[in-house]
Amino acid sequence: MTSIEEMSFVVAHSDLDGLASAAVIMAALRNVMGIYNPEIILSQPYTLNRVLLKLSTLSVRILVITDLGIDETIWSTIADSVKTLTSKNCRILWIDHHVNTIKLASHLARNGVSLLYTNEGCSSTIAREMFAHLTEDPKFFTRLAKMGEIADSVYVDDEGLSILTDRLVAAISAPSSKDDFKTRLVKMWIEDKRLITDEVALKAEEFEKELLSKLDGIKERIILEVERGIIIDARGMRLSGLAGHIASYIARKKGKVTLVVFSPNPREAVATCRVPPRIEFNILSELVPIVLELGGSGGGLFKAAALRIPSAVGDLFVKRVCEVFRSKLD
Ligand SMILES: [Mn+2]
Repeated sequence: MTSIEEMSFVVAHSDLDGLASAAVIMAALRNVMGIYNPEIILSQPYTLNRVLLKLSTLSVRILVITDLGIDETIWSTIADSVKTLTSKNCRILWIDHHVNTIKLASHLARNGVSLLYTNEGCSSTIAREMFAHLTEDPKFFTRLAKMGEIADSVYVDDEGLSILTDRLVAAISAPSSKDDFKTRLVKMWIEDKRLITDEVALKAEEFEKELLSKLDGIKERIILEVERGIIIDARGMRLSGLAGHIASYIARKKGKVTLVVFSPNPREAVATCRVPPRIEFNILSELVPIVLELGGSGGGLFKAAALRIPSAVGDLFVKRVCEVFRSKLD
C-alpha cells in the first residue's frame, strides 16, 4: 500500500517565485496535513502538458501546481489530463498569477480544480498570505515568500531582503544550475530553514561573471534612452539565455522600463521587457497590439513579458517600440 505522501506532487515553475511558493505550500501541507515528502517536479508553462499527461497515468491523491500559467496552445491536453486526474479523486490546487490562467478559471472550476489567483502579486504573495501562517515557522516562510515576490518585481516593503534575493536569483540562473540543484534548495528551505548555502554563493558568482561579460557588449547596443525607458537592440549578439536577466538587471539598476531585442534564431526576433516596480507601464496593453499587428505573438505579465516577431519585420518593430517609449516614458 502506498501512503498519501507518495502520491502527492508539487509542480512548480523553476524561477524563484515558483520555488519559494512551492516551499511555503509544502511546509504548510506538512504541518497541517502530515504530508512530508511530496515529489517536486519543475516545469515551464509550455512543458506542463507533458508533466500532467504523465501524472494522469498515476493515482495521484494531491497535486499542487504553482506559478505556471496556462499556455492556450496546449490547453486542451492540460484539460484532458486534469479531467482524468480529478475523475480518479485527485485533489488539485492551482496557484497562479498569469493572465491566461484567469481566462480558463471557469473550466478549471468545472473540472474540480481549486484555483488561487492574484493579479496584484505573484504566486509567492498567495503563498505568503494563505499558507505561511500554517507552517511551523511562519516568520521564516514569510521571508522566503517575500523573496519570491521581490524576484518577480512585486513591491515588498522589506529592503533588507533584496540582496539575499539577488544572490538566490543569480544562483538559480547560473548556466550549471539544473533542476536537481533547485529541488535541493526547496528541500533545504523546508528541512533546515536556511536561505543560503556555500553552493548558492558559488553559483551566484558563476552567473555574475557570465552576466557581466554580456553587459559589457550590451552598452553599445542602447538605441534609445528616455527618462523612464531604455531600448537595447542586441540582434546578432549571442546572449546565451541571459536576455531576461540582462533586462531585469538594467531595469532594476536604472529604474527604467527596459526592452531588449535579440535574435535567438534566424526566423524570429524576441523582445524581452521588464518594468521596475514603481513605474506605471503595462507591457501587455502597450506592446502586444504592435506585435500582433506585425504577425508575432507573446505575452506574460504586465511588468515582465517576452514578445516574438518574425525577423523580417524586426526593424519595423524596433521603430514602433521606440515611438511608444518616446510618447509614454519620456
Ligand atoms: Mn511567478
